[in-house]
Amino acid sequence: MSNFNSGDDTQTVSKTRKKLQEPDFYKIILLNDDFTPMEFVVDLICKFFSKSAEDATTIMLNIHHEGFGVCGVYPLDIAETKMNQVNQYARSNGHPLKCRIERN
Ligand code: TYC
Repeated sequence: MSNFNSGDDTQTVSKTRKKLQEPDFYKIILLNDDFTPMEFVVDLICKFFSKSAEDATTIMLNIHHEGFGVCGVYPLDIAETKMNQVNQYARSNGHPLKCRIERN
């Protein structure tokens, strides 16, 4: 808001500007383990993160070698839902694969 006073030679301009609030984004991170089959991880990445088989394979191999890897970045509510879906899907298929989220 601006406020201009005239009538003498002084002038006051006051501005109140609300900072735009950036939405928080969260990385979805898959952790490596020694037991979950590579093919299962590739299929899971395709299924939950809409990646091509080629991209999913690259991500899976990166996790396998580095210990963890990012599959996507989403707003908190979507990230939490996907994390829960992935953990549930792995568990119900008898695999120890773990998914976490981390603020971006
Ligand atoms: N390390 C697993 C294996 O050798 C493959 C794997 C990759 C498991 C990524 C989990 O998030 C993971 N079968």
